[in-house]
Amino acid sequence: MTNDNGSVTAWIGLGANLGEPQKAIQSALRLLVNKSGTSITAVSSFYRTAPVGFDDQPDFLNGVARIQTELDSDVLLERLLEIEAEIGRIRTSERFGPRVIDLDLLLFGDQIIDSDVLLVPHPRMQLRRFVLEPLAEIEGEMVFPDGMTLSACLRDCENQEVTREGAIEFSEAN
Ligand code: PH2
Ligand code: MG
Ligand code: MG
Repeated sequence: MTNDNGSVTAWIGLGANLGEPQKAIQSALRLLVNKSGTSITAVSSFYRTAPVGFDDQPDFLNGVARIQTELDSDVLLERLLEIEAEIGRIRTSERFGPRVIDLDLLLFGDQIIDSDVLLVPHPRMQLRRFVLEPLAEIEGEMVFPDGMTLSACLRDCENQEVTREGAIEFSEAN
């Protein structure tokens, strides 16, 4: 899945449930394209989603973006962490707790990456409707690197609450 020009198609999961989630997601997308070597080729709608993993927190706003990037996966991860920090995320030890912005590298081409800092495909994406539903909106069907299909994963988590809220509008200008 590396293109002729050496760039890779990757998918980013966006989520937020503190502060102003819609603004945070729009800012994250703008910062992502303003960092060199990355363009956004598709963005899903926003979805309002019930928290998964730790129930006692506000609903999330979630979405997924498809990007085209010339960055290595490690460098892309660093950029995502920088953008999270720039938007005001302070990391705590609470693993599934509330956050002003969360940017997860879901898929990096069809690569399987298992390093000290990065696990791709994202290890829980196939279990989470808040990822799969927006992904299906922009991609239709997909086969993941392990051979599982998006539609089969989605069928298995249909009971998780996810409601489409509307289009994500963002501008590339500062
Ligand atoms: N992120 C988590 C934990 N739980 N639940 C929803 N609905 N959306 C998220 O983005 C989310 C979550 C950890 O990253
Ligand atoms: Mg996450
Ligand atoms: Mg994360």
